[in-house]
Amino acid sequence: MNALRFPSDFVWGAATSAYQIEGATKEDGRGVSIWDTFAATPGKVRNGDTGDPGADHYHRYEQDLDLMRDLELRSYRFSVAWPRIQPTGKGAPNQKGLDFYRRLVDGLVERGIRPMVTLFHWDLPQALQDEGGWESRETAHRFADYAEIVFGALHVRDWLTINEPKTVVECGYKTGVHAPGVADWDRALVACHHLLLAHGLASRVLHEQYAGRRIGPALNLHPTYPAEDTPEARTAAWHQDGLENRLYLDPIFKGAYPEGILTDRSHIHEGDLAAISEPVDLLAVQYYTPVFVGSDGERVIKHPVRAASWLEDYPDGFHDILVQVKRDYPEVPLVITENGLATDDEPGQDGRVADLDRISYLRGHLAALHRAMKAGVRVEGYHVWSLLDNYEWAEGYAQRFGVVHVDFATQHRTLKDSALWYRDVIKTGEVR
Ligand code: IFM
Repeated sequence: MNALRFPSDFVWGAATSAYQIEGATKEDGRGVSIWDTFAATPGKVRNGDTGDPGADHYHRYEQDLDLMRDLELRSYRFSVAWPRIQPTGKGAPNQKGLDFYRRLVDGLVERGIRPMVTLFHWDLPQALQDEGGWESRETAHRFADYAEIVFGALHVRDWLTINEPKTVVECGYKTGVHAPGVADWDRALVACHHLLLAHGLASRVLHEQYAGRRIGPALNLHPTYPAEDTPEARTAAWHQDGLENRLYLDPIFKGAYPEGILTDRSHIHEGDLAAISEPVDLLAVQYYTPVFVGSDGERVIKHPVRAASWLEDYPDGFHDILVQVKRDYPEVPLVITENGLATDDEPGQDGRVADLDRISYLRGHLAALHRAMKAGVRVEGYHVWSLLDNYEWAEGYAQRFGVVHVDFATQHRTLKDSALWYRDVIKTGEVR
C-alpha cells in the first residue's frame, strides 16, 4: 500500500471509559452503579468478572498519562463515572470524585494532550435505576443536572453526551445481556427516547452556559447491507438501517423519529423532539462492523471475525457509513471516537505482543477513513479503541481491545506492536 497522508492538523487519539479501566469502585465516596450490580449477579458476566480491578487506572493514572505522552497522542477521550460525582445520581457533588477528573485533565494538558470527555458511558447510578432508570424521564433531567456540575468543574472544550445509546437500548433493554438486564423491546424504545432527551437537555445546558465549547453524541453507526440480492433482503436491510442508524441520527439531526419503528408514542412529550434536536457542534462516530441481513431479516456474518464474534473486519463499511452520514444529514465536524479490534494476543518469550491482526484491521480502517475524507467527508480526528486492555462488559476481561496490554494480575503495561505502529502513524501523519 502506498503511504496515505492525513492532514497535518488531524488529531490522533485513543479512547477509554471509566468503568472499563478505573477499578476502585468503592473508593473516595463513589456510589454503586448498575454495572456493579449487574456484574455481581451470578451468570451475567463471563467468569463473574467485575469492574475491579479494571486496569486500576484510578490509582495508576499518572503512569497511564506518561504512556499516552510516550505514544505521542494528541487527544484522549475518557468518560466520567456519574456515581463518583453524584453517588446516588442527584444532589451535591462528591468533591473527591471531581478532584480525580481535575487531576486527570490537568495531567493531560501538561503533556499537551487534548481531553475529550464523555459524560455517560453506561455506569448509571444504581439509585436512579431503582427509580426507573432510563425508563423514567426524570433520569434525563438528573443527567442534565449532573452534566452541569461536570461542565463547571472541568475546563475542557469538547464534550460527548451519551456513549452509544444504541448499545444501551439493544443490549441493556432488548436482549438484556448488559445492565440493567431488561429484555423487552417496548421498554427499550422508552429508554431510547429518554437517553436521547438526556443528550439534548445536557447539550442545551452547555450551549446556554459555555460559549466556545462543543458537544455532541457518540453514536456507534453500522452500515447495513442486504446479504443477498433479493427484494426481501433489501427491505430488511433498510429496516435494519432504521434500527442501527436512523433511530438515533434522525431525532438528533431532523427532530423526528424514522417511520416504521415506534409503535407507541405516549412517552414522547411536547417539546421533547425540539430538545433532542438541539444543534450539535460535532458528531462522534464509532465504527466497528457492518451488518448484513438476509431475506429473513437475520444477520449474516460475511467477513472475518476474531476474538469478538460480532465484529466483522470490513473496512469498506467505515467508508460507506461516513459517506452516508454526509449525504443524509446537515454537515457537522465528525470525530472518530472508537474503532478497534479484540484479539487475545499475549506477550511472547521476548516480552513482545505481536498483535498483527489488530495492525491489519487498523491499517485497513484508516485507509477507508482516508478514502472517505478524500470523498469530502469532514473528519477532524481518530481515536483508537482502546488505549488499554480493559473490562469488556459481559465478556469480562476475556476480550482485549487495547493497543497496550495489561496483565490484570500484576497491572503491568506492555506496548503491543500495534501501539508502536500507531505511534509511527501519529509521528509521520502517514499510514503505510
Ligand atoms: O468496549 C466497548 C465500548 O465500551 C463501547 N464501544 C464498543 C467497545 C467494544 O465492544
